[in-house]
Amino acid sequence: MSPSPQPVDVLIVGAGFAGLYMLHKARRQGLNALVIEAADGVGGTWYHNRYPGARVDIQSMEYSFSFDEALQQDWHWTERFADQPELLRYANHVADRFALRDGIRFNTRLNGADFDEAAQRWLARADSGERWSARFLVMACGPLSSPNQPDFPGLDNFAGRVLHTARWPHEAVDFSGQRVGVIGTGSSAVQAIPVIAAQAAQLTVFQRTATYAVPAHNGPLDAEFEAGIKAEYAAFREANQRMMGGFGSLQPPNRISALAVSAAEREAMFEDRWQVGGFGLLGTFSDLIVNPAANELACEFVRNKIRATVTDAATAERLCPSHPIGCKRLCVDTGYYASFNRPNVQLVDLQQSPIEGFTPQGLVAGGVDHHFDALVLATGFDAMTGTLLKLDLRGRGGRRLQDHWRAGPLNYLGLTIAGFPNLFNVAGPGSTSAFTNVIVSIEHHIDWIADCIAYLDANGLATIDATPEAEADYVAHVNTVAARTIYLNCNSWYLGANIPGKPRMFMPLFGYPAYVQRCAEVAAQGYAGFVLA
Ligand code: NA7
Repeated sequence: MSPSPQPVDVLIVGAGFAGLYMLHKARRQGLNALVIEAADGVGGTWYHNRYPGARVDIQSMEYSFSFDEALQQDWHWTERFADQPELLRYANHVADRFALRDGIRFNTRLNGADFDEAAQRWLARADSGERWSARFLVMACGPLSSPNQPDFPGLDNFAGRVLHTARWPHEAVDFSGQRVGVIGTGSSAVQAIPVIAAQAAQLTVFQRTATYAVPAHNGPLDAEFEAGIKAEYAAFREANQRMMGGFGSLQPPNRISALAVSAAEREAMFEDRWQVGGFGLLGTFSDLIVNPAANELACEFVRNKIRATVTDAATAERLCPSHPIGCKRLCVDTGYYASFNRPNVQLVDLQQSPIEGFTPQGLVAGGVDHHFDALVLATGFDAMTGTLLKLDLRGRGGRRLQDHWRAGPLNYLGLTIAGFPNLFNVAGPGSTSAFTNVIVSIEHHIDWIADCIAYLDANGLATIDATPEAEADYVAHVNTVAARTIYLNCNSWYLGANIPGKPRMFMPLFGYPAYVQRCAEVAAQGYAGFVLA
């Protein structure tokens, strides 16, 4: 007979930034908490996404924990936008600094969990055969943790190496002298392509949708800038809390419409932000995200940058996107468009020349044979829902999450799911995480969850469960907010549109400060919209 499940107060799934902070916070609160992690190390996203050029697209001084003043003072980032190895070092530093490793079970993958109504606990099981009985289950698996491996018919025919950016090998991959194909032109590809292009003998990029990319202007972190931030780190974090994405207070959005200035002024204002680099371009005017006409002006600004960068006019036009800028997550790049000026790089437009099949040497697209030694799938993720839906999670009455989410990921506050009591989802659908500096969102979510657990304990309550009405209202709210923006005007992973057959439902909520306020109000009202028992 298998041993009886081990009791824990909080079972946390995933040892990325969310899992690490949840473990730390739970322990501080006197709770017995355990993290289970499928990988053999901490870091989540930064553990798995080791492709060449992988780096954060939010400035390092912002993309870091704020919960511990000594941590943020002691840690030194070497670059304006930290690369993956440095981010992984940071995650490991956090794990060691707060003595978290003994609370993490590595190489252990959650298979599923059932809510036991009688015991009012989650009975969770892992592939190791271990089982736990947990009062609270915190899904800290990350919104971008299930790689999207499209079902390319005949891919097995290809005799060369196939790599996915989100499951990159731990040992160095050397493309020197090789011919490489890359499918995809999202953030991962935009970062990887310039690095691969510089190393490989030949690179063929297969593009389904052209991408907007704004320069990172990355470089060593300026010592004076770092000292300035550190001198007032708390105030800096506070200012970021007031930003729509929880970051970017160094360059707050302008408050005027793109339609209210002359063409020359507009160009100059876009140019100023282009020179600074990063996401700030979308804050050049107040209406770029809400007014398609204003948005189109920003699109054309970037298209003109592409035309000015890429010397072959036909290639430049193929690289010019037609969807609204920002509708798919904006890419932050280092030399992406210029890569197409290299003699060893060619672009294949899959809309004009769809993939017809794979051969031992490569693939056929639009009747043309393309040969390569290695193929990189930079095809993204089954975002926000993929990881949870692979698990066998059953709430009250044995209801499967797959059934509850059949028409889309219902949730309340992006943190809870009706009928799945005491289960918290971090950075999931309905939260603002995808539009924010995700570490800011993670800290917010986990503080909210920890406060909620403390409230239940202080009031002698065993469970918290969202009502179906609160859930329905909340999902409608997320979609109403999205409908006021340009976010419904393209096929993004925010909508689930990148995965064939996935229900089309807008998942993230736009607007971090209002979200934080709403979560606080719900708590202040004794957890309005929930049943507490
Ligand atoms: P993304 O941004 O989802 O990009 C994936 C890319 O792969 C994108 O260009 C897709 O084209 C392309 N793709 C996906 N499926 C296919 C198929 N079947 N055929 C051809 N091309 C395909 O993922 P990333 O990993 O780059 O970035 C994810 C997030 O990580 C990013 O938003 C940041 O938050 C960090 P599509 O645009 O769907 O036509």
